[in-house]
Amino acid sequence: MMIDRLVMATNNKNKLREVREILSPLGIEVISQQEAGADVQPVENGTTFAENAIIKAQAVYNAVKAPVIADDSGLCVDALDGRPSVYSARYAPEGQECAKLLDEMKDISERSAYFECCIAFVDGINTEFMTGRCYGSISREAKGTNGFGYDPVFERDGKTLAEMTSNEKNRISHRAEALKKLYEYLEKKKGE
Ligand code: ITT
Repeated sequence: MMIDRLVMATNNKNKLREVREILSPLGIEVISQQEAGADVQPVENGTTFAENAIIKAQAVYNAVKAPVIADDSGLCVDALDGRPSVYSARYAPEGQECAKLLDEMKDISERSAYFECCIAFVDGINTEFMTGRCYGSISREAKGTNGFGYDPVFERDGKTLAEMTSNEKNRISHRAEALKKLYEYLEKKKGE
């Protein structure tokens, strides 16, 4: 049988919302770690998205013993040698990340960047990683109020992700691409 319920190892409500928007139409219910009663705060001391994703997924799996996913993600800016990358959440206090990035890049004309998302899946037997990327560029000013994090300064096709509806973002996002691979993996696994 296809897995129809996953616990998500996250404390980020926006990630949880996006994952639900993408997986619930596919018949997969997503329960937050909090709803599942997993009171854990793992230390994300990995140096890659995959390392941090597995740290979070494994910690919640140990508490709930049910299939878990974790999302570790971030923004990689070419002109900043790929920063802030795994440090995206710690780059600036919440709500100040866009202003800080625009300031750091004010004299830089090379604006290309991408978001990366690594989803780790753990069910006690298998551990799998699925990665997605969204390529775009850093705008000159923050625009739009949807989304979260760096969305107001990340442009794709002439708009920032914060100017897109969640449906539009979910068609092109790094998270959506990784979750599509997760769904394909779960479908294949069901047949085994
Ligand atoms: P959890 O670890 O609890 O899941 P977190 O916010 O700490 O939540 P990460 O360590 O994976 O998650 O950090 C990801 C950061 O990267 C996030 O806080 C945003 O600043 C940024 N980010 C990731 N995906 C994004 C997206 O779709 N849009 C905008 N910013 C994003």
